[in-house]
Amino acid sequence: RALEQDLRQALRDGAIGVAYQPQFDRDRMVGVEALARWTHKDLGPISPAVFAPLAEDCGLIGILGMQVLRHAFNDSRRWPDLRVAINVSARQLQMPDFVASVHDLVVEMQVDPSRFELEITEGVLVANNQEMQTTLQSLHGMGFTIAIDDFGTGYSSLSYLQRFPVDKIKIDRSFVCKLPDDRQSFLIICAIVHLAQALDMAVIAEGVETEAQQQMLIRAGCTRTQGFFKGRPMAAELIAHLASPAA
Ligand code: G
Ligand code: G
Ligand code: MN
Ligand code: NA
Repeated sequence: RALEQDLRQALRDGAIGVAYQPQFDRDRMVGVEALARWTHKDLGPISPAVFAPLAEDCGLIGILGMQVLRHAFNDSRRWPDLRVAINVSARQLQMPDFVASVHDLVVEMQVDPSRFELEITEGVLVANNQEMQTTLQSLHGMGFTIAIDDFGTGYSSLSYLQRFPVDKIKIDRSFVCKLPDDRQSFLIICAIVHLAQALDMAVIAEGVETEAQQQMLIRAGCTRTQGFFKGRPMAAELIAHLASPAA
């Protein structure tokens, strides 16, 4: 209750920030993931794993989502060669005005949607939902890349990969964290990479914390990685420096 009021106020004050975690193709930085950040005045940093669901429950996810999108669109101008991934929650996607709001923001801020990836969790696609299909097709039609976050944890049938316009699969860190020793996880990752290739989708692994994990992923055919090993979430300022070290 109290936290809900504080979140409402933080959104009013524009106090929700965004950190960016680099994404790599082998050793080259190719993109970032935008991650919402909130530092509470008494409680300190609160994880989006806590406040995003809270925002969903109290009807604030639309406002939160649009603020994150606005930050990401704006900050993206500072690194024109990087792609930018943005998390979108199920509840947010289901809001009737979501597509129109995103479209208006694209026009207002004059960004090119093809630089942006919308990360959605598998759960969103489990149901054979005509409205969700239409929503994702509209966003895809605008040029956004659609990426499946936490892939492999949703217990869903794979048939959704045909029904929905999916461009990219993000291998969940629960597989990655068992590398390099766990053979099963390695084989599952190999299978996911083959699945992605067969369906002409890109693939990236998240939660890469060690060099040994990175090497196993490359051996599995997954050259794109994100994780603490190569880069933590950081301020836009730092990403700008990494993106153009000479400047
Ligand atoms: O940044 P961190 O790893 O603590 O994120 C924890 C969780 O919060 C992750 O599941 C991530 O997808 C989610 N998250 C981070 N930023 C956002 C956001 O802007 N919107 C939504 N819906 N979820 C986010
Ligand atoms: O669910 P999603 O992929 O959006 O989660 C992003 C979250 O993962 C962020 O909160 C980020 O801080 C966290 N994260 C990023 N890299 C790593 C990593 O290497 N290990 C772990 N454990 N978490 C990570
Ligand atoms: Mn994500
Ligand atoms: Na994830």
